[in-house]
Amino acid sequence: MRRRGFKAVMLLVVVAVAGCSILNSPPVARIAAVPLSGSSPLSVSFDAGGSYDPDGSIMAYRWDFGDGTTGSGVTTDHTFISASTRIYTVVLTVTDDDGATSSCEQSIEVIGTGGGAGNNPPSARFTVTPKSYGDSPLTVTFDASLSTDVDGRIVAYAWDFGDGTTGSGKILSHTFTAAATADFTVTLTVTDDRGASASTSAVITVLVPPNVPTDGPTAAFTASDPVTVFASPDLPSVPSLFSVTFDPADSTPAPGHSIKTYIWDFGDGESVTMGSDSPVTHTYASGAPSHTFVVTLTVIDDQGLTDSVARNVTVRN
Ligand SMILES: [Ca+2]
Ligand SMILES: [Ca+2]
Repeated sequence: MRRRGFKAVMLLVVVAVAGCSILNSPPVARIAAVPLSGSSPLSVSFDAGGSYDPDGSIMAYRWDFGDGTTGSGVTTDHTFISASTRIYTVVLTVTDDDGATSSCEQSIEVIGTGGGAGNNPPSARFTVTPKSYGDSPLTVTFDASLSTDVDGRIVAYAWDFGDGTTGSGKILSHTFTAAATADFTVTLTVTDDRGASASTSAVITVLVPPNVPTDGPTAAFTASDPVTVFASPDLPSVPSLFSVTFDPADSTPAPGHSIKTYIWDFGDGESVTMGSDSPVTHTYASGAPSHTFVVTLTVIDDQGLTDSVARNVTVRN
């Protein structure tokens, strides 16, 4: 009588405990990866098919590739890109049908090729539209489509807007704000498919005009030989590369004021911002869609007032 009562109590205990998830066994995570080492860019196939749950089934597979990216699925491919040789720690986390998780790790060695032998670094280039200056808040679109890689392709576009924020992507817009007229240096860094990178910068000038308008500056410039300035877009033959020196010395400030900034738009997607009236020399490439370029000089004075002048510059031999 006493033993039968003891068995009944034990049976109740077992049934009660089994009804809770307290007895759930955690899953076991297993990674198979091929290859484990190789040169950048290194494409690795991952397989978590060896993972299992002793008392249920695995519902989710999450991958952390150790390079800031993640993935999912029982199998997945991932390409590692690094200019320098480094070890990535890949973490697989599996979740079972009771919500328990387990993880395991796999090291992947990526041998960097850098920008050295066997790989040419990419070329970074971008355009700014509609223009590189304007009243605050100023929204401009950056387009890095002109960036190239002669022996591969560009796989990453990273932007530093110079105002404490960053972005990514080939084409994007950004809004600059300023309490007073200010310059922001925007830097684009492109990375090719073998991990080499290159950067270029442009200055964005955000204007905060004074409350009381006064006389502003006057922009004017000259262009050097062998360039001739045409009124009409004649298209004479041109050499593959040619340089033109532009001189803004004819620009004048309003009486009692001074010109602080000279912004050159060379008409081929390139621009430069100068803090003085020094001449600037620009090299045009043969791949340009036109041999006539609309060159624009914008001057900004110490009051934030601006003036622009544009000329067609046509190149001849
Ligand atoms: Ca389980
Ligand atoms: Ca390359």
